[in-house]
Amino acid sequence: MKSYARAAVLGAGLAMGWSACSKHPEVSAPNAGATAGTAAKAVTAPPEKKGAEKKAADRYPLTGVVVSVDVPKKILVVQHDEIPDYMPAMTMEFIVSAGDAAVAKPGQRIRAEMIPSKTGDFRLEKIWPAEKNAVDAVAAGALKLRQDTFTLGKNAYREIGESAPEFTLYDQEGRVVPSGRFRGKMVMLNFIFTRCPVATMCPASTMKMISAQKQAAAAGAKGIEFVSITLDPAYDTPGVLKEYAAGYGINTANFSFLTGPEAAVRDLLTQFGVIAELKGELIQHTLSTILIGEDGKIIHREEGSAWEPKEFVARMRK
Ligand SMILES: [Cu+2]
Repeated sequence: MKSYARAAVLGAGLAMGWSACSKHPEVSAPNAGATAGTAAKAVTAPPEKKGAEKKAADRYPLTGVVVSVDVPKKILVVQHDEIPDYMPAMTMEFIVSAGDAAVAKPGQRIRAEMIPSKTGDFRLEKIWPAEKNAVDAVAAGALKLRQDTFTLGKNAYREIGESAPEFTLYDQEGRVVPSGRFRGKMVMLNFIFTRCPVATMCPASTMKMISAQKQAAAAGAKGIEFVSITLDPAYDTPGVLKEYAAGYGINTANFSFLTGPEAAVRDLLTQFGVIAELKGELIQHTLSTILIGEDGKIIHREEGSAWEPKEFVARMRK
């Protein structure tokens, strides 16, 4: 029964096509020159290869505390810890993305990757919350999910009528969100990633979630939360998700975008029956949209991208 359901999920995904996402094509084939293929050689770096490669790869792990934020200029002032072999602890300005600037709060401890630019500026990417309480809560949630998935083994896939898995992740503001926060509410949930280049996959899914959110409000549905969990937590930080939500003009009062440890996301994908694989530089994935009841049990799910928001709204408590 369980394996049949799982196969059906896979079938649905294959039938409607995989999403493929090109990740960093510019850094592909690092050893192309060594394999002596002339075609490969043509796309390798210019003569200054060694130096250029080193510069492009210069990323330094950074931890520190946000001192101030200039949202319009997209600048954070961060009092950062020592960066071994590179820079002593000091307070300095960093260029960040619009989403990271919007999420940052003075006094907040962060971890990030620092990238020195050729012009002498410094950029921060992959900014994550690093407050001990938050990190511990998210790590404990990931560990519990890991144990849960391991214990369930082949039965990890949660069918309609079964409880949805518990999790603790970060939302698009960098706040810790335990799944218990949604107890007593219905949750409409899917998985997306912000760099998905296939218009009919994640972008279409997000548009349908927005439509469901609007239809639910118009129908007077009460206590409904909309949740999109990223398939690509290595890239989709809270700031990236914040920018994604803003790009769609989403009302985040009851629509959260969640991210967190890779292992936690993988376990949630397993338990919700979504298949996502990093194949070389590509992410391939299936689509599922899931409705969870007030009691935490799965009420309804649709595979692929052909579902209608109204099918979900009809099942919501009015
Ligand atoms: Cu996608």
